[in-house]
This record gives sequence, C-alpha cells and structure tokens, in this order.
Amino acid sequence: MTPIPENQQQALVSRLMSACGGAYSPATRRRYFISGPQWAAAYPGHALFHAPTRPEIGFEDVIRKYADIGIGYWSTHDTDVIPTEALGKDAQWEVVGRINKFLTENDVKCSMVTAETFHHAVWAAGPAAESPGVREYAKFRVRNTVEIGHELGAHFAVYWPGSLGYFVQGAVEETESLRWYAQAINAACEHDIEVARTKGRNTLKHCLEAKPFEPQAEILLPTSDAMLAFIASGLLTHPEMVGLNPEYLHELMWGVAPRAALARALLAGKLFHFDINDGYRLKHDVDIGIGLVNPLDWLNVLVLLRSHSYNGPFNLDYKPPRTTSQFGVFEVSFPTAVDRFITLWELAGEVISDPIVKEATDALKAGGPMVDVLDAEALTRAHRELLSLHELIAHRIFQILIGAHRGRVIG
Ligand code: XLS
Ligand code: MG
Ligand code: MG
Repeated sequence: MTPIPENQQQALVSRLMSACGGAYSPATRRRYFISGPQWAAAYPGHALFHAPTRPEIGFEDVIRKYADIGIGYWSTHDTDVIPTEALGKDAQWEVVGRINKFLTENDVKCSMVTAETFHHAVWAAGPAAESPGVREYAKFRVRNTVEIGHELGAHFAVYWPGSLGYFVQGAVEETESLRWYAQAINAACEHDIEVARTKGRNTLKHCLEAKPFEPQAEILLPTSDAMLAFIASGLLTHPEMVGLNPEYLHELMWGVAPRAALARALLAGKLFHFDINDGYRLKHDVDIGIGLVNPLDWLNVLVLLRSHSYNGPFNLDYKPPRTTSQFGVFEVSFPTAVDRFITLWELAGEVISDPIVKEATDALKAGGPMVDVLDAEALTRAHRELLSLHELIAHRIFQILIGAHRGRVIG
C-alpha cells in the first residue's frame, strides 16, 4: 500500500464521495424540513476522555456550509453563538442581528432555539437548583431564549433538562425540584405569550427533550413518557404550549423501541419536534449519524411518522465522529446524514404504498373466519396461517430497504 500524501487526502475523500453517487441535489434536500444544529457542525470532537480533533468554528461557517449542502434550517443553543456574559445585553442583540443577516444572505431559516442549562458551572446543581438565585437565572435564560427565538424567526424552543437530577441522593427532593423546573417552563411560556403578542407572531412550540442518563447519574425526567406525565401533571400553566422533542437515540439508550415512544407522543398530540441520529441500546449518548447503526428500525420509525403526517422538523442532532476532519464534516458527514434521511423517508413512502405490505396488513386486520369468541382453540386455528404475515411484512420491509423489491439480487 502506498502512503497517501497529506495534500492529496482531501481530494481522495472528495473523489470517493462522488464515486459513492446517490447524492441528492441541494435543491431537493431543501424540500425537507431538515434542520442542522449549530452545535453539531461546530462540535470539535471533545468529550470527557477525548481531546478535540477539529478546530472550533462559528455560525458564519456553519450557516454558509449548511446552505451549500441544502440544509434549509438552522437551530442553536443561546450560548453556541452568544457568550454567556453577553446574554440579555446589547452585545447579544448585535450578534442576533448578524445571525439574521447571515441567515437571509444564505437563504437559511432559524427553526429552533434552545437554552443551554447544563454546561456552565452555574448549572452545577441543575436548572432547578435549591438556590432561588439560580432558579431566577434559569427563568431569565429561558425567557431570553424565547426573545432570541422570535427575533430569529424560530417556531420551536427546546428544553433538554439533562442536569435536572443528581449524582448522590439525599439533598434533592424530587417533587420540589420538579415544581421548580415547572416554574422555569411556565416563565418561558408566559413570556412567550407577551412577546408573540407584541411582535404579532404565533407563540413558539415549547418542546421538552428527555435523556435517560448523562450528564446526571439519576435524571428526574428520563424519558419522553415521564415528560408526558409532567406536562399533564397540573404543574404547568400552559400545558397546551408544551410538547416533546424526542431524540431517537435517547429513547434507544434506555433499551426500548423508539418507534413505540414516538407513537405514544403522537397519541398525546405532543410530537412537536424530533432529533434524529443513531446509536446503541444501553450505552452512552454516542450521537451517530442517522441510519448508520439501525437503518431498518429507522425505516420503520419513518413509516410511522409518514403515515401520521408528522410535519415538524427533523433536527440532525448527532456528532460527526472524531475521526472525521473539519473538511469531512461538511464534505462527508452532513451531506450523507441528510441523504440517508431522505432515502429512508422516501423508502418509508414505498413501504406505505407497497401492494404486498398493504394486502398483508389488510388481511391481518380482516382476520380469519368468525368463530365462537370464547373458544380460544377455535380462535387460534382461525388465524394460524394468517399470522405468518407478520414475518412476511418484516421481510418485505427489509427488501424495500435494500432494493430487492425492485429486483436487486446479490450473487
Ligand atoms: C443532548 C441533547 C442536546 C439537546 C439540545 O444530549 O441532545 O443536544 O438536543 O440541548
Ligand atoms: Mg437532542
Ligand atoms: Mg443525543
């Protein structure tokens, strides 16, 4: 094997990317409600045990690159783009003005804003800490983020209360912390109503995002279901304004079916926003690009969402791997993540309209001949052969995933 000189490596990556083919055009990509987070593109590859592998980059580069790729929407934490000490001050509005200009110039829209309430040392005891001062600061942060969201034209605000919990038991009383957390969400919604009225805009959709572990050891709202219960608990003054931003991997992390978690959110009318990525069960938040680990599961997830006409954002909340260079982030990582999503979304449409899946599903719902419903043996016999369709449908979906339904055979 001949070593590849440093100055030829980018060209090699680009050549192999075009050899892969199958890419959508930027114009096609823009037709989907796909949003690119500031923090995902700017992630320099650091973690608790990892030094950064890429330089830090600002919103200017991220927005420009998203525009080139065809990612039409952008999302951000307040402190991804505004230094903590500038929040709420004139300097903040100066940055927001520059962002707006950049977005317009690149024809990218801000879809979502979120307050960082987990990283800074002020959140050591979480956003609903015992200290009234910290809780007032949390309210300021979410209200301020609502204002930034309106100014940037966003329609969604996300809250990931990852630091709402503890490492050691004893100090935190859960009911008290949850009440305090609700007060922050109430402050955001109440302020939103005022700001929206002043600006003549609709209020934002406020979306809670769960993660079962990380960064706290024990999390008070670890799952989307816990959050549905929280929304319905009576603690919120505007529960109608609050829904969910499930993240695919966050549901998988606690070992269950993300599709079932999404189904419960749909039934509750609370599936507002969706963070898309991939990873493994019962592992930490590895935030891999969509479809690289569980493409079949993803296809099934999108079948559910398509058949329920979900029309909210698909937010690319993943982390380009540490092995990917800064060049690779925009040359390989984002375009391929977008294209895998679009491919899976279109395949989901094929599953929904597939005549075999349809006939098999209808047959299952029609059931076998009517027999005495109190006779378990007769009922079993009446359906025995039909039930093979469960596996047949799963096989058909696999065929659609790999293109065998269009005659692709291997070997
Ligand atoms: C972290 C979360 C975070 C939220 C926004 O695990 O996914 O990125 O989506 O704060
Ligand atoms: Mg997320
Ligand atoms: Mg994650």
